[in-house]
Amino acid sequence: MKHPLHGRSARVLLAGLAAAALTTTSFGTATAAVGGAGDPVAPVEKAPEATVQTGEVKTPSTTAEDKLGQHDVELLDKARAAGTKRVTLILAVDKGTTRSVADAIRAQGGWVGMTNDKVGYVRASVPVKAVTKVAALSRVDAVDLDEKVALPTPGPEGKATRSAAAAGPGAGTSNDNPYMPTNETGSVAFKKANPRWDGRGVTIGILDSGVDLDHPALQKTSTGEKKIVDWVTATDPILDSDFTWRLMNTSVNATPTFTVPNVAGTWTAPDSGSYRFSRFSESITAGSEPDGDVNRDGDTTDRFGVLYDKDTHDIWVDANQDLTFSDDELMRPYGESGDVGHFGTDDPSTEVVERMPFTVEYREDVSLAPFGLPGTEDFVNIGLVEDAHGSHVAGIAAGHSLFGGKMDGQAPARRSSPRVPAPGVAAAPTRPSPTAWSTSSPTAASTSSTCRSAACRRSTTRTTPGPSSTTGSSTSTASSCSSRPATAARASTPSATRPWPPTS
Ligand SMILES: [Ca+2]
Ligand SMILES: [Ca+2]
Ligand SMILES: [Ca+2]
Ligand SMILES: [Ca+2]
Repeated sequence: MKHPLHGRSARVLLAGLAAAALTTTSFGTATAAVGGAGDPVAPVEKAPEATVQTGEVKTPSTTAEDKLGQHDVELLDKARAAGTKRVTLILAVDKGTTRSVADAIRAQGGWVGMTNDKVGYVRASVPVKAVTKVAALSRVDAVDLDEKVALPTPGPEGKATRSAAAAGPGAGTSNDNPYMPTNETGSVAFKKANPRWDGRGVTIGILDSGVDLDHPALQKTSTGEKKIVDWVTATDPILDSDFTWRLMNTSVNATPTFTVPNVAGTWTAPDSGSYRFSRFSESITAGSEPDGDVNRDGDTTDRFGVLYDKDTHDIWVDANQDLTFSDDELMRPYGESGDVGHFGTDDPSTEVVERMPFTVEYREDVSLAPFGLPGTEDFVNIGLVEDAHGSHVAGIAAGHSLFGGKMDGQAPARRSSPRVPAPGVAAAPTRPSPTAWSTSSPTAASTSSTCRSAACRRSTTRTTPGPSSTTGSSTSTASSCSSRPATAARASTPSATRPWPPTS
């Protein structure tokens, strides 16, 4: 769970992680597919080829240095000099060869986190000493190292010429207004001249901190279709210290009641049978805008049971903490079902919405090698909005009827999704990438970079997943990772009083 945009230092990484987001959804089982024996990979260089086409000479990069590029060679040198053991690589490989490349990476001691054969994408954690060998693999075309890039904080330049502040926007605000620069970009006039060119038929992906699934301006497109069509958490379940991923390795046999070692109480499953169990701790959000309190009840100590059927991938979350899953809706991944759960209950007498929407998602057969354990296991993700930025971006891109009036984003008919949607579907919030996360603040980065092992994670102050999902303890955690005071009302609450646009 992260919160990548505090400190505004993470954006540059997002391009690389977009591919991760895409593979997560469309190829969620790819990790399993590459787990078996693959084609042998000859770790030799392809002979340089010069292809002459219409007078143009193309010389493919063939050396490891070429594939890394000068900048990444420098990053690698720095990692070596710093004594770094492993680095995360994003590799472009020949399409159809991710399986054999993944095997070759594993043979070099690498941990493969994600592959997508369709686009020739591989993400892996690789020992520093093996990076050059991996880059030299004949089917590898290009390699990037994970990197932190500091970006300037955007802000107004020059002197304001307006003498008086404009009134806040509302239902009566025109689509040409001082709050959304759609007039300045020519968008308002263009859409007036071309009424159908308003984003209809287009789906976009928003790789950011999550999009508020309850926000009124993000519910429907201007043509009446569902606006947010998918939600993909792009972080690595193990390597990115994202504890919204829950390791589902605790088996329970429900009759339908069951108990869990080291977990208090008697739980009740929806039906008798075998399930996997874990808990989600709200305290892991302490470093981001939810401020450690996802159910908005004033404390940061709530833990919510998560039940998972490993065969069907059905998921239940005990959002009301009554230790009973039979009163909780069966949930499926948002892109498949549109299912949205909520932590907390709204008090209708207040303008702030005292609850937070969440989605679920699962990732099958994740290698436990980073924990030093054999085999694979499934993870379940609780998808939460980390801060307002993702909704801010989604609103600018595709918001429709903001404040219930005529104010639109750039393309009000546009839907967004980080994956290729089915015909007729639309928009998607995504979580920050793992690495984006780790770059969000110096503290978060150091936590992430030093906590690759389960043992190390247990010793940190963050919520610990550890190989056993039930031994993870939530402590006061990520509060030290926050560089910005969280505002409860800003958390992901579609409130009438919510400022728009939210603070960037
Ligand atoms: Ca709470
Ligand atoms: Ca509580
Ligand atoms: Ca319940
Ligand atoms: Ca309320």
